[in-house]
Amino acid sequence: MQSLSFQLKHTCGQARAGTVTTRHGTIHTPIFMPVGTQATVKALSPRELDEAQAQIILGNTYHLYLRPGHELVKRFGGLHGFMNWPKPILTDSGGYQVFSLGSLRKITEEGVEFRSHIDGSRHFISPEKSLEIQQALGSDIMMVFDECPPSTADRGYIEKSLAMTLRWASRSRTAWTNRQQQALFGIIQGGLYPDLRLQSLSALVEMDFPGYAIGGLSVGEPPEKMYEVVEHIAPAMPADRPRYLMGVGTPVDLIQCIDRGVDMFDCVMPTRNARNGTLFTSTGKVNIKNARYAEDHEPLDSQCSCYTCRNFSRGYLRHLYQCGEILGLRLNTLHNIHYYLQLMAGARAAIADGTWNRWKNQQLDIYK
Ligand code: PRF
Ligand code: ZN
Repeated sequence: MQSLSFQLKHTCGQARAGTVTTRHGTIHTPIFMPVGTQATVKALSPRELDEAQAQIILGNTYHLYLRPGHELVKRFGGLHGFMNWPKPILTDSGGYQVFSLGSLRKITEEGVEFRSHIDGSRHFISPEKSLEIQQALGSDIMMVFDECPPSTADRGYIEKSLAMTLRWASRSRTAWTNRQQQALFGIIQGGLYPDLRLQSLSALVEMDFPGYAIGGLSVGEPPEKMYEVVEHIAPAMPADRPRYLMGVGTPVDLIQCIDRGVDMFDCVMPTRNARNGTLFTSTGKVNIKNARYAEDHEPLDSQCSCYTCRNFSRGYLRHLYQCGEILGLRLNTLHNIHYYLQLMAGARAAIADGTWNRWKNQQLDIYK
């Protein structure tokens, strides 16, 4: 048996609904993956994630390698055993996180030398090392080690970076030794240049990965630029493999990119925003810090069936935020994750029953 299979069930224009099956179960797409950088989705227990109908979560190679160490995680039964999450897990390769370190890192053909953001110690991650770490973590879907250039990089830099990233993809693929257990996705780079994006895609398709991701977006460009690149590249990606847009985005971004053919997303937005008091609801964004909610007895979102909305008022959530209470962070996170996952469930249902365009326009109207 292969480590991953994808079935396309319905399409509506470019929008797709399907299933991705891994060793730890089946994911229904389009899907959003909550981010669990440190082997925890901040503020939520696996039971709460399960209740919010999370199907797959994301972990980070870079962070878990530094602390507690991938060998230690492996002795606890991999990431699944360590954090007691029995459903699918995707791990990012560490490339993107290392590049976010800025001056703390040095890139060569061999890999990336960097200093730990925790204690300043020196480390080196190569495509081979990233695969070794991800295989020890035991995720269901691993990502190739890539360079994500900044949005300000010129074409010359992007070309050189892309060529190296393709050599790294090939090295990552060679270092992938347990093909029955874990899948590996290729990552398309190429900045905002349509020809480089296509070149990146065709080189990766030549290598034949179980799935393909679009990287290098949502790095500071305007949303319209991102939609343009996705519109150009997604329909050219293999129709029989999952398509994952990395590090995106807002509810509007998700809808716009599902409409252009993307199946999978991850982003810190729902969890991070929850902790800053920015909540997503069926009537738009709510800033729970605002004084206008001080004596608001209504639930955060009357359309939402999450624990937070079934049990607490906006006035209480604002109070918890003002006091910096832990429960506030938890209730806010629970709601935002529930909202994102319900949004994806709505998208899947609309694609399946042929009402995608109407549903999409209704949702986009909320955020106008
Ligand atoms: N590469 C990897 N991880 C990522 C990205 C990327 O380009 C992005 C881009 N937004 C988010 N996460 N490996
Ligand atoms: Zn809710």
